[in-house]
Amino acid sequence: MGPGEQERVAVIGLGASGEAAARLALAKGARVHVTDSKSEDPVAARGAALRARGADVRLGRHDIEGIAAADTVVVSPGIGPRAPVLAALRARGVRWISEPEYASRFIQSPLTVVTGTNGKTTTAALCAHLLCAGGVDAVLGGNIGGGLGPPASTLALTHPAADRIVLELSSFQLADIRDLTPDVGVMTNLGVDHMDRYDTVEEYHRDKRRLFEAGSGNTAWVVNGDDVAVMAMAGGFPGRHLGFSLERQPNPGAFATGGGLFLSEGTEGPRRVARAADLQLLGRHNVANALAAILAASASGAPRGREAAGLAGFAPLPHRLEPVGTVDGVRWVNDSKATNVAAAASALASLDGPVVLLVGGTDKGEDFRGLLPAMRDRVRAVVTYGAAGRRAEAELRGGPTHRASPVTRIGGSFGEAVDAARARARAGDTLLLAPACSSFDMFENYQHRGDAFRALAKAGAP
Ligand code: UMA
Repeated sequence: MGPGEQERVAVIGLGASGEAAARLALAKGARVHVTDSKSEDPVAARGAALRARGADVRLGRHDIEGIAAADTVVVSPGIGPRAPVLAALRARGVRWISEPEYASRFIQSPLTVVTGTNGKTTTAALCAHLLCAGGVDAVLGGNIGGGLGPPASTLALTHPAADRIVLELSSFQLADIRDLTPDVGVMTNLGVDHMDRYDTVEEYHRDKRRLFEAGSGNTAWVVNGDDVAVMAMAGGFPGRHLGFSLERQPNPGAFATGGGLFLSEGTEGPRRVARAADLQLLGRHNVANALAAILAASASGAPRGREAAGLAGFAPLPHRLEPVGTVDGVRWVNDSKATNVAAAASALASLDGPVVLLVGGTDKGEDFRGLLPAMRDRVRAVVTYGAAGRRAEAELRGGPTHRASPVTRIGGSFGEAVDAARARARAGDTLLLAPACSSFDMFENYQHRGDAFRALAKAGAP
């Protein structure tokens, strides 16, 4: 691109990311080419709105020539590296970047980037909440979605100079960053996920590792001291390393002991910043998320002394161990965001008393037997459903569960599966939607699935 020439930006995929990136590019005066393999709504409606603002929009197939002619190619995170459109571009030697990378080119604020297999949304949202509670002008966005925060490109338009931008980033987004540099980088944990996209766990973790590769000597790293894979990955990268732990007392770092949450900052010794009881969130994994958030907020400039009030003011997020009602004495808990086995196991481990568990959805290829240890002595019955229902039934049957809990597969709708679970629960139990699968066989996304569950709870409540 020569001096004074208009930049040509191609955007692949017209979901939330693509729309936000295209709007940002248009606002920055670029010539924008947008393409999506689909042509029906909601893509068509988004396309029409962008066309009205001057974008060249091609729907129904990807125009490889048009994309290859661009100076900058921005790819949506849901489009995997083996998608035909990316294979075609690779064959021509065309490089692309992720949407947050594009956004970061227009952001002046320091970035706190949160990633990890599980807990990243709660940690990112709580970090931003603690910063705001401390009077810092912080905004939240990125992968988080679900109405909790906009894509990074939207923040680049609306808050390019906030005191701080807290971005939740997925491995899909990290895969294609180039110059985006975290001022604070958080890795909550590393487990198995997205085995429908990656061939091996190592490939998935390689994309997560991009976080550390993107840092500088000035980056503060907030890492899970109880997670061997995280510690092995983070070690050796330049920057200031801060650990959080439920088992040890890292210094510098954050830890929980005797009902208190503590921060250690070097020579000063540990300082109690809150009580675990201040936290409204259920479960031990949320104590770990809170420690990560406190540490990240502190490294991001939150003033001392406001942590306890900030924690107490943070309500459970939708679809994350969210209590949605009590029906016939049974507490219904929506953990629709538990889209992998590790997340569903954490949900189970967080709840006391007998649980009737709903598992199923799109099969991502994970081994459901990973749930068995968390099910022991806790699960009264399991109902499996959806595309993964048959495999989940086979793998969970005969597990060492609460009173030899039966596993039943429901071949029908989600509503029928929930009815079957409800019929198996007794007063005092918890009916838990922790599906350990993504939702796309029956729903648009996990939010849609959680909303359906919440609506069934409301309909069933007196
Ligand atoms: N498409 C093509 N060509 C293809 C394949 C897909 O054009 O070859 C099109 C589809 O037709 C569709 C668009 O791409 O119109 C969808 O793009 P997308 O799947 O990247 O979805 P977005 O709506 O842009 O949402 C993405 C994130 N989704 C995924 O990574 C799958 C959202 O995260 C995120 O909130 C949003 O960007 C803004 O940053 C959701 C998510 O589930 C919450 N993330 C996963 C997770 O957290 O586990 C990674």
